[in-house]
Amino acid sequence: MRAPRGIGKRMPRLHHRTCNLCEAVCGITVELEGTTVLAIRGDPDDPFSRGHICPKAVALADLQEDPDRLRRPLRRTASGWEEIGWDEALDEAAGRIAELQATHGPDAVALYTGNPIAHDFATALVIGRLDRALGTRNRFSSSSLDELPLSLTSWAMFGNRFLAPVPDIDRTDFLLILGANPAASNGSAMTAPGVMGRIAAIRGRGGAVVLVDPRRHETAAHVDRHVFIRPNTDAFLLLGILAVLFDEGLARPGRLAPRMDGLPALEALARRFPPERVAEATAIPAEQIRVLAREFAAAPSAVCYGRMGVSTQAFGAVCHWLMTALNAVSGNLDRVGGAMFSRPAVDLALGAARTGHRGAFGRWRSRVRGLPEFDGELPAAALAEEIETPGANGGIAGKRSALFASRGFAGQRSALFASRGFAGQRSALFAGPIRGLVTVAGNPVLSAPGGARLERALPGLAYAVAIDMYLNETTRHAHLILPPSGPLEREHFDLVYYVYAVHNAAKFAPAAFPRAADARHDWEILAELALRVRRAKRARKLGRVLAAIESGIRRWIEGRLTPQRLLNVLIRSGPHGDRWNPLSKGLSLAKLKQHMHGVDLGPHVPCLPERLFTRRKRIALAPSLFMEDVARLEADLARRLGSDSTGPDAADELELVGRRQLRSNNSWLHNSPRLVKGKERCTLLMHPSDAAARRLETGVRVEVRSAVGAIHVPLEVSDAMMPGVVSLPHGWGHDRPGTRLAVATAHAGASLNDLTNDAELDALSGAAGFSRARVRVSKAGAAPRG
Ligand SMILES: Nc1nc2c(c(=O)[nH]1)N[C@H]1C(S)=C(S)[C@@H](COP(=O)(O)OP(=O)(O)OC[C@H]3O[C@@H](n4cnc5c(=O)[nH]c(N)nc54)[C@H](O)[C@@H]3O)O[C@H]1N2
Ligand SMILES: Nc1nc2c(c(=O)[nH]1)N[C@H]1C(S)=C(S)[C@@H](COP(=O)(O)OP(=O)(O)OC[C@H]3O[C@@H](n4cnc5c(=O)[nH]c(N)nc54)[C@H](O)[C@@H]3O)O[C@H]1N2
Ligand code: SF4
Ligand SMILES: [Mo]
Repeated sequence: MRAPRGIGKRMPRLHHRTCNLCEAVCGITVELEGTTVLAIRGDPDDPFSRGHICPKAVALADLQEDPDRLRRPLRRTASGWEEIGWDEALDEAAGRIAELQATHGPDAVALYTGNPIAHDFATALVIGRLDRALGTRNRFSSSSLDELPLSLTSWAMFGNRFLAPVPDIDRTDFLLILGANPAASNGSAMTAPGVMGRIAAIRGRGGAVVLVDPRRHETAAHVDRHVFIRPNTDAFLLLGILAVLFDEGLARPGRLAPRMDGLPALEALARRFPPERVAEATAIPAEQIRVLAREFAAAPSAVCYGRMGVSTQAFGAVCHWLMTALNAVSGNLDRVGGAMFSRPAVDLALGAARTGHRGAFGRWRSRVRGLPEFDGELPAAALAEEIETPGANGGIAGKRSALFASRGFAGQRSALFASRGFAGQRSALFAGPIRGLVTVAGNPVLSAPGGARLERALPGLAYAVAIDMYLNETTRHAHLILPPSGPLEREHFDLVYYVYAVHNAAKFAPAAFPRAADARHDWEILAELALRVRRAKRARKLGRVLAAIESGIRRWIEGRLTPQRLLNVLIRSGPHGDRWNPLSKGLSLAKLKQHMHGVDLGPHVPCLPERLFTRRKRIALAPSLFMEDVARLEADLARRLGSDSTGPDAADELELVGRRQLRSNNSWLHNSPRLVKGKERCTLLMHPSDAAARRLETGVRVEVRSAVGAIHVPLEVSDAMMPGVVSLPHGWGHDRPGTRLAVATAHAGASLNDLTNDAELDALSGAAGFSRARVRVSKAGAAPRG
């Protein structure tokens, strides 16, 4: 499949592209001999990343060469996995999916898409074909493990999930970071190659950076001040800061004030949470909150930014709302140095508006727990129970609604439905459980909350297909695995992450070398699977012959709509496009291709109110969706301050948060020998006082036990942890039997999501509540069970 080495020795060739492994979109130069990667370096001529690169980029070479990477479809048989041809594989998958949907209804087959599809424009442009062919409301993605609260906020406040406020870190005077670790993650929902250099530059020009996190992590060394915060209490901190702004006359929304709705409601709310009231819960002294608020307000420009720590916790959506509200109230929304909006070559916000994907919330809810959809997707935390639980809506949902009512939830829910004209519209809800599953570039067994439960549920599926390059913790439960080409074998354009970029840029890269003749790109697999699912479904209605004719016509039409052509249309019609005017200096794909290092499209410029997608171009500072969640905040605060506190100390429990590591990428780069070498990294970090109380020390293996499971990992005692809080990286746990990941298995670690609970969400958005986990820690082997 790969060109044999050494044959017909050629001169090394330089290939320029964008690294697709994380959100930083670094330009890289790949030195190639045939299909052999000799070296990967940062591209100094990339106008956006200017040579920056991180240790992960070399994994692109390891991925290309990895002997464990699947290269032909694999079918599960009684005697193990067998390789089969593409045609047979695709027909089998389409036939089984169509059969399940014909028998049990369209929702009987679920689709889960994972994070890597956001890094491949072709997949992102074609996945909708599979969505439409399946027509299932059991649609899940890693969004609900990630940025869902941010997208929901943009939709509720600005009318479009893709109109994302981005911190203007290259020009700000004050950066407040909540629950993010750019030194490890390289920035998230903030595409900023070389992000730590950009953060250093803030201080270099006399500005300040403050970090709020239960862990004093790698980023802390590069900021002016680090402040510990108790997990899940950022909403209180933000309200406390807002209270000071309103109280001390520092609320100055500025230019956009006449566009803002709900300022009085926001003020009234914030005034209920002065620093003195929230200090104890957050563990940040009231005076510190006041000082922080005054610094934020006094800075010539300032921006509050938060990521996983505020997205995937008890109040993810409220946190994102309040962060944006803080930026707006202090006059920093859509202002240089504040929270700005990108103007990318492909404007996803506009595209979403044109195709009806601006966002929509709660048009249907999951069958078992009644969790809301957002933009057509249900929370991934519902996946396991939707597989396990028998019965149609009536039975279980009926029983459940009594539960909801007792928590005063049902009313809220129906109000939501009503306000969107939904009530009654879809009374014939889900007919029954999920029986079939398609996963595309996802590993929810390791990534989703309650992963261990999901792992127990997956064998119950009648049929599962995985589009993935590895036989891993999730795909080993599939009946069929369809492996795509590798990243270097594809063209690259970053459709998604330029939207979150701190500076406008664009770059298109051809494939470094063509894919092997018998390999398929993700988009080709998806397009073909979608076509065949449709044909199999239509054959049941029209008969085989008519269905084949219809499918042939569709194939011809879709064959013309290649991802490259679609991309060209999006670029030419986009904000920087030439609009097909031959005299225009604007962009087309052909022009972009001439710039192999990429093009600089300039700094962000204020664009509101013009770019708003809300009715009458208003900014919703206090959307009712979020205001209704305040009751939950109040209850949480009362519980925290109450004397009957079930706080962590009371029950010897510790709060568990996650962490990212520079040489790791979610659950799937651990088969790269260069990235996993060195000492064991899947360790539990614990404060010395908590370790002493348990008579534990660095190096001992501990049992970490939550309400849903237990794992064993080595302990690392560290005063970088907040007392009462422990930290584990996610994405490990490669010791499951039946995978084909030789290197990863030798560096297995344990899965954080064996401890997280799919019942613990951000109740408003349905996003995973990873930071809600609580654990007991004891010496492994010596633990009292139960
Ligand atoms: N406890 C805890 N859990 C977390 C997080 C956390 O912070 N804490 N983070 C969450 C976040 S932010 C995210 S984004 C999710 C990620 O969750 P997922 O997207 O479900 O999982 P990944 O670990 O990214 O795994 C990606 C999968 O895609 C495959 N893959 C890689 N590249 C390609 C490709 O090009 N094509 C195809 N077809 N397959 C490919 C890999 O083999 C792997 O199986 O994890 C979430 N889980
Ligand atoms: N090297 C590397 N880079 C990556 C990834 C990777 O796996 N490895 N994954 C990529 C992906 S998919 C994403 S989404 C991004 C994520 O990027 P980041 O969000 O920057 O990365 P995390 O390390 O998850 O940072 C979350 C922080 O939140 C803190 N935290 C936890 N709970 C709370 C809380 O309640 N309040 C506050 N204030 N803080 C809290 C944790 O201690 C942690 O420091 O990284 C991307 N980049
Ligand atoms: S920071 Fe991200 S995009 Fe840049 S080289 Fe590392 S993994 Fe690739
Ligand atoms: Mo993510």
